[in-house]
This record gives sequence, C-alpha cells and structure tokens, in this order.
Amino acid sequence: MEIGTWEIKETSFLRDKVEQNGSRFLIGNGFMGYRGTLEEFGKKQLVALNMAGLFDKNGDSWRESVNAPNPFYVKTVANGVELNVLTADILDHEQTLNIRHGIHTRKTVFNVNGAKITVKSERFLSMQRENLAALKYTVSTDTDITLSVDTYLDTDIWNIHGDHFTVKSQKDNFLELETIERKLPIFVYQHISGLESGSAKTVKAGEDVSFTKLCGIYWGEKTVNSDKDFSANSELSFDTLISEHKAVWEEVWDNCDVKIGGDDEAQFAMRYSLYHLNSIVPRNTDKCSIPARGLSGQVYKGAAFWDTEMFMMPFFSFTAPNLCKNLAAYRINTIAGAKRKAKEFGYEGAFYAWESHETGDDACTLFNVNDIFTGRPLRTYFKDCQIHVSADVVYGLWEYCVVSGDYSLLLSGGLEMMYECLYFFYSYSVYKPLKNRFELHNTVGPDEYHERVNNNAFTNRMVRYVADAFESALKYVKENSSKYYDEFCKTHDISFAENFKERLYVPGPNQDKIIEQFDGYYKLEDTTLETLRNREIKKNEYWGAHGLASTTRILKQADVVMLLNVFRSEYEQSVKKANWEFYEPYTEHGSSLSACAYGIVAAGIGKQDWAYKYFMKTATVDLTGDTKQYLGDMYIGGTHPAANGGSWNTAVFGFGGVSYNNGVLDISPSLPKHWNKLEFKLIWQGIRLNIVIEDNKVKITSAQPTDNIKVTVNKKEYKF
Ligand code: IFM
Repeated sequence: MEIGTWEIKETSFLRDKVEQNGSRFLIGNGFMGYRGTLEEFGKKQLVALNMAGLFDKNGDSWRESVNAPNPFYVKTVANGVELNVLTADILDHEQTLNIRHGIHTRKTVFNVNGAKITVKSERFLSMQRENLAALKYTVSTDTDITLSVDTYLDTDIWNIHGDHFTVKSQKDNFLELETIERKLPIFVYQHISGLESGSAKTVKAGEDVSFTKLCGIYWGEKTVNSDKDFSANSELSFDTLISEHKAVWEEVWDNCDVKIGGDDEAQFAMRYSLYHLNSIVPRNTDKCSIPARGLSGQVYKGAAFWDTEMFMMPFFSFTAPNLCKNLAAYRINTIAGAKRKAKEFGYEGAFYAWESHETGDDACTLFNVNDIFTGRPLRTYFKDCQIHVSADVVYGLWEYCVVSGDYSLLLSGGLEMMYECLYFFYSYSVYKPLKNRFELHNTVGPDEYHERVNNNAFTNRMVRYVADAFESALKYVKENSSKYYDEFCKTHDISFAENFKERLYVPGPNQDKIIEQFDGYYKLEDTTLETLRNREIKKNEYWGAHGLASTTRILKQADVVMLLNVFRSEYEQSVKKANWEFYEPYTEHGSSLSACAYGIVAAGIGKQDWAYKYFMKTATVDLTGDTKQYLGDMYIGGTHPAANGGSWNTAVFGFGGVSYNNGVLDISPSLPKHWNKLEFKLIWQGIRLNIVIEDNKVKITSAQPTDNIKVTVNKKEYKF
C-alpha cells in the first residue's frame, strides 16, 4: 500500500486483502458508513452500507446494526466477460482513499481477449446531505466492444447475524424495506443519469460510457417526505454535490487538523485517525453514539462501548463541542435502559449497557465469547460486572462540560444521570464495618482477562470521580439555577453521597509505589507473555473466562496504566514510572484501547521513545491491520475508533502535554526527539486556540478575545 500526503493507495488487486481493505478504505458521514469494497462485489466480500443507530434482531441471533442495500453495485460485462477483479484478467489496478475529502476512487484495467478496458469510479457519502450516497462510474476501451452495464440497489450484502429487513415493495428506482424486529421502514432511492441500465451496446475504441448514480437512504421517521427530499437532492449535479461535500470536510480539517513536523509517517497516521473519527461521528442526532467498530460493519453488534467516552470524546470536546454534546446527550437519552439493567441485576440507579444500542438496553450477552475448543458459549462477566461503564459515561458528560464551559446538559437530564450512576454504585458497593469503608466487589476492570475481582483500582477511582463530579455539578446547579436545584433536592435523596464519597476505598500506591490492579493480583502466577503464548493449544484461544491468562498476572490491556492516564495530574511522576515499568511487560495489548494509555503516560514520564512507539501503534492500527481478528471464534475485525481517538489523545495530551485543572489549561510539551513541530487546535471554554510547539517554544494564538480564559505553559501563566 502506498501512502501519500492525504491518500492511501493500493496499486494491485490482492484477494487476501479484500476484508482488510474494506475497513481501510471506508467512507462515512456519521449517518452511514460504506466499506471499501469494489462495485462488482457482494456479500462474500463483506459489502456493507452500515447504518448508524439502526438495529435489528433476527430470531434468536444477536441484535446488531443494520446494513442497508448496496447503493453502489455495478455489474459490467464486456464481450461476454464480466469485469470483475475476482474473475477477470487484470492488467492494472488502483484503489484510493482521499482522507482530506472522504472520497473513494478505483481504476482497473481489464484485459478481455486483447481489448484493454478501463473501469473508473469515484464515490462519497455526502457530509452535507447525510442521506445521500453518490457514485460516478466510467468505462473506456481501446478496442470496439459490446458492453452492458447494470446497476441496482443490491440486497446481496454482508450480515453477521442474519438478514435484517424484508422487501415490502420494489420499483425500478425505489426499494421499500422493513426491519424484522421493530418493523421500522427503510426507503432507498436511486437516480441514475447517463445510462440505460442493462442493455448491451457497442462502444467504439476511445469512447467512454459514463454515468452517475445518486442514492437516498432513509429510515424510521425520516422516511416521511423522503421522496421529496431525494428528488430535490437528485436535481443537483454530481459536481455540485462533491464540491459541497468537500467544503464540509475542509471545515472539519480547519477545526481539528494536527500537524507534525519531521515525521511524514506519523503525520499521515495522525490524520488517518482523525479521518476515521470524523467519518463516523453522528453529525445531526443525539439518538446514537459511535460504535466500537465505527461504521465498518456489525462487529461487536454495532454497539457503543466505554470507548466513546474515554477514548473519543476528549477529541470531540476540544475540536467539535457540538458533536461531543450529542454524544453526551445520547447517554442521557438512554438512561431508561440503564435503569432497567440496574433493576434486572438487583441494583438501584443507572447501570449503563456494556454494549449500548438505541434504547440503552444491553446488547451484551452473558455468554459473549465462544470456547474455541468446544464451540460452546463461555460465561463472561462483561455485562454484569464491568460496572466502570457507568462511571465512564459520567466522565464523558462532565469532561464535556468542563472543557466546553457549556453546562446546559446538566439541566436536561445530566445531573439526574450523574446522580443515578452514583446511586447505582452505592447500591453495588459493599460496606466493610471493620474497615469503615465501602468497597466494590465482583467487578471486571478494563483488563477483561481477570473477571469478578474485588477493588479494581481503576474502577474504584472512577467511582470516586463520579462522586466528585456529582458534587461539583450539584454546586454548579445550586449557584446557577437555584430553582432547579431546589426541586432536585426535594425529589432526590442525596444524603448518601458525601458519606459514600468519603468512605469509598480507592487502592493507592504501596510502599514500592505500585498500585495493585485488584485485591490478590500479586498472588497470581508471575509469568511472561511469551510463556503464555507457548502454552496456547489453539490459535485465537481466548485468554480470559478461566482461560490462560486468568490465573496469571498477564493482562489484556492497560488497567492501572489506564488509571494513571485518566488521572495523570494526580499521581507523582515516580508512581507513574514505577507502575508503567511494572505493568508494561505483563500487558498483552490484546485490545486496541491499550497502546494509547501506555503512550500518554510514557510521554509524561520522559520515556519519549516508548511513547512514540505506542503512539505509532495506536495511530497505525487501521493502516497496518495489526490487531486481533478473532476473539475465540468470533470475528472482531473492522476499524478501531477508540485507537483513532487514542492517537489524538497521545499527540495532544501526551506529546503536547495538554492538561486542565481548576479552570486552567496548561501546555507542558515534550515532543519525540525527531519531531521538529507539533501544531494543533483546541476549543477551550468556547475560545478557539491554535497551538504551535516548535524549537522548545509554545506559540498560542486566537482570533477571539482570550481575557476570560486562563492558559499556562509549563504551569506559568501568560497573557496573549
Ligand atoms: O471496550 C472494549 C474493551 O475494553 C475491550 N474489548 C473490546 C471492546 C470494544 O472496543
């Protein structure tokens, strides 16, 4: 694969890369994502137009996001030979993704009995009109040929857990569908210009056959009047549509680009990560969040995890607060599901879904991985014990408020949500009278290989965060909206909060400065990753759920180091260093969420080489495809938005040294040795800042008045 300034290019057709390139060459507009497959592909090549926020369940299978019919399917036959890279003779092939503008192109030269026939296509999902998908397709030839080109809305698409719609009616340019479970309507339109689809004709040497195809995809309430919307859109030319689409992308880059001097590879990987984040974030709704595999398909059921709040929202809160607000509001909107889950497990308050769909009910099952030896489902405790998710959700909301300075969500369910999460933790906790403290037992921390542990340091500290954040939020509401505050206090018993906060046990550093990941971690077998790999009997064996790692110190992903990352201003350098060095050799990085935490903490403790290594690992994850593809026998490929967010976090919080405490934004950079410049944008409390770090100097500029914000560099205050 070749990498340019703003594009990736595959310069030959590689059959064994079809699946990986489907994710690498993904285009998306937040409403839908289209895998980087070729026009002639179908289900077997994992073709999918993955819809954000639309879910369905077929029979007893897992509920998952819906893939709509393929708008870009084209079947081209020249002199009786189908121009299909899978079957025809290829002379030349190029597949390109332009990440500046979210445009996918391909060019393939086929040899059909001596005739050189070139197929070119260009496609995008409009950032300006979210329901619109557009394709331009051209065939040219150096010899006279008979050619037939056919394009339609193809239902031969990839699904992991069964079909998700039935066809209610079908006309030439329109498909009316209905989802199986909730009977939601999906309307798909097409408008083709410049082609008589299907009919064979003679094309002379040197001539082109070219057409454009616009498709409109609508579901749920949006189907009402969608015919009018689509016909208005389809009156516009491909060129007009692509220019407005590009203009939106230009604006996106203007708000979020990160420039790295002296390292083209890192520069591209950084932008590629930002491209993915911006392609998949919902732009016009607070009814869905970002799935753990973005819009690259149905892996992980198309559900949103803690990945959004802890790994992606920092980027959006600093570069696109309006979008971040929607993500925070999604959790407020789905609190009913979280309350149902708490009740189901015998608790109070709001226990958020480990895998969240549109209602907030949990898509995660109690048997979420299959045993590779027996094929039987394994009992996993992600759903019932990974309680930190309710704290992560609060973290996402509260950090958004602090960074943006916009606290309005507190009055539209935010304060309530914080309260319900805190109350959930209170109901989950165990009071130890002899120690006079609350503990959290039977939990799963980020390291999912050790299930049902007591006092996981990360989880307990996150719960303390919820208690602190709730206290601050309550104070804010009291000072700014006394009526709301009075009503809230009348209707909520907040008397438990202070006591719970004060007596909640948070494991701290021991004498050797190490924080024990959970009670009893030290007693586990002290072994190495290599030993565990050698013990594997079968490839893709799952190491958790009583598997290989569960009786050892080997961890799946950053756990204590995740704690040190989230609360990096709280722990002394020596504690961070000791723990980083202690846990690093034990960490498998079996999750793409792991590397950035190690990278950020490393950057803060002077381990620049390590930080760079982990930065590159997180930033290139979707370029190299160097991640686990299977969990047991479950396919888990696709894109990795948490790692994409992790790239920004490592660059800005790690190398840029950005932190904020008590209303002050600080920039204390430490760049990798070979970077001669790092430039990024931040919106801090409504003020747009441009930050350039170069020659050991930090230059901050803003086009807005900055009198109301406080910014320090290396902890010294400057006026600018
Ligand atoms: O949320 C993560 C989890 O931490 C590790 N397994 C994959 C999930 C989705 O990315």
